[in-house]
Amino acid sequence: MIDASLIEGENAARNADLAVDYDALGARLARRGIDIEALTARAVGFGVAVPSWGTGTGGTRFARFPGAGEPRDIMDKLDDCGVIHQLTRATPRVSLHIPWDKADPADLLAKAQEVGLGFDAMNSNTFQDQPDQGSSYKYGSLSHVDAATRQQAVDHNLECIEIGQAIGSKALTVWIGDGSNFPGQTSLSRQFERYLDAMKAIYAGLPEDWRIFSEHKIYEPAFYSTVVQDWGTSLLTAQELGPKAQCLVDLGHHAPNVNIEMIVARLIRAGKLGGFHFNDSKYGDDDLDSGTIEPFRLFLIFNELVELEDTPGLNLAHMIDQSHNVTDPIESLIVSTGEIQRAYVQASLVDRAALEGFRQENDALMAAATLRAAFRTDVEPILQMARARQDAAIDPVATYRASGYRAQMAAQRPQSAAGGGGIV
Ligand SMILES: [Mn+2]
Repeated sequence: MIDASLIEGENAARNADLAVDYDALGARLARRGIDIEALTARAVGFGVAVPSWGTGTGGTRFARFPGAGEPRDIMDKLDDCGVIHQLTRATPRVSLHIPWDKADPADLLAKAQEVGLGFDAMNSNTFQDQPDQGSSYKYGSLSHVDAATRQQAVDHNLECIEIGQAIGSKALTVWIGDGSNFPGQTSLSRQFERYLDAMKAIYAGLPEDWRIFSEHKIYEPAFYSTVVQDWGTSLLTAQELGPKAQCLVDLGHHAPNVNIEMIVARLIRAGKLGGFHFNDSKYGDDDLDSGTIEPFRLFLIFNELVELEDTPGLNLAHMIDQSHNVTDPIESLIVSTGEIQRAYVQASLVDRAALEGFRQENDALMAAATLRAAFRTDVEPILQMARARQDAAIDPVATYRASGYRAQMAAQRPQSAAGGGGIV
C-alpha cells in the first residue's frame, strides 16, 4: 500500500486550488438549481469493481508485452487492487477469475482484509484448457456435443460458486466462447438447447442469495456463430433459468454503433439487467479504457441508469473489464474508475423535469440540449472533492507516480512471461 502521509502531502499541495474550483462549480450549479453537495454525496457513494485480471498486462492474439513489476499471483493482484482503491476510494471490491485466481479462501480473505477490499462476482473460465482437466474445450464447453465435457464445465462453475461462497461473493458471471467457425459445423438450435440444460444445472447449485449473470458477446473466439451472441439470447437464457438469473452487459461485446443504452432500458424493463463490464471500444471487443473513445455513449448509458434508478429490485453489479497493453494497468484502472464515476455524476445532474417537459412537447432540439448541458459540465472538482473527503488522492495518477509503487514492485516481483489472459 502507499504511505498515507504521501497522499496527505500530495493533497496538501492541491487543496487550495480544489477549494476555489469546487466553490466556482458550486455557484454555477446553484444557478441551475443543482446542489453540488448532493452530487458529491452521490460520487462518494459510487463504487465499481476492479477485475483481478486487469492488473496484469493483457495482450492480443499476436503477442503480450509484459510490464515491470507485474503481479505474479492473486495475492500480488490484490495488493495492486488495494492501491487503486486507496487512491480512488471508488473500487471497494475485486472480481476474481477462476482458475487464474485460485487460492485457499482463507488466504484470499486475509489478504482482502489487509488491503481493505471485498469480493464481487466470480468469473468462470471454460474458454481455455487447464493442464489437469479430462476433456478439452476446443469444440465448446457448456454446449459441447459430449456430455462428459459439458459436465466438466458445469462442475467448474459449481466450484466457482463454492469458492465464492467462502469469500463473500454473491454472484457468478458466465461467459463462454462456444460457437462455431464454419456454417454447418454445429446445429444452431441444439447447441443452444445443450447450453440451456447446462446452465440449468449450474442454476440449481446457486445459493438462495446469489445471482447468475449471463454475459453475451457477438463473436470471438468463434467467428461464424456464437451461442450467446447478443442480449436477446442472453435475455432468453435469463428468463428460462429463473429469477436469480440476469444479464450482464459488456460494453465491447456488440457490433459497432449498436445503441447500448436502449439495451439497458429494455433489460431493466424486463427486470433482467444484472450488471456491466465497463470498457470502451473503437471496433469490437477492444477492451480499451473506459471513456477514452466514446465518453458520450458512456454518459447516455448512465443517463438511462439514473432515469430508471428507482425501479424496484434494480441491483446492478458495476465491474470494469479491460485489457491493458501499452499502459501501467494500475493507472488505466484508476483513470477508468474516474471516467465511469464522471459519467454517473454527469447523468445525475440532468434536469429531468425539464427533459420530460421537452419530451411531452416533442421539442427534440431542447431535449437533446438538456442532455448536452449535463454532459458538457466539467464535474472534475466534484470527483476530486469526493476523493479528498475520503482521504483518497485528489489527483490519483500523479500521486501514484509520486509514490514510486511500480518501481518498488519491479524490484520485488521478478518479471515473468506468464500471467492470465486479458481479453474476455
Ligand atoms: Mn466481459
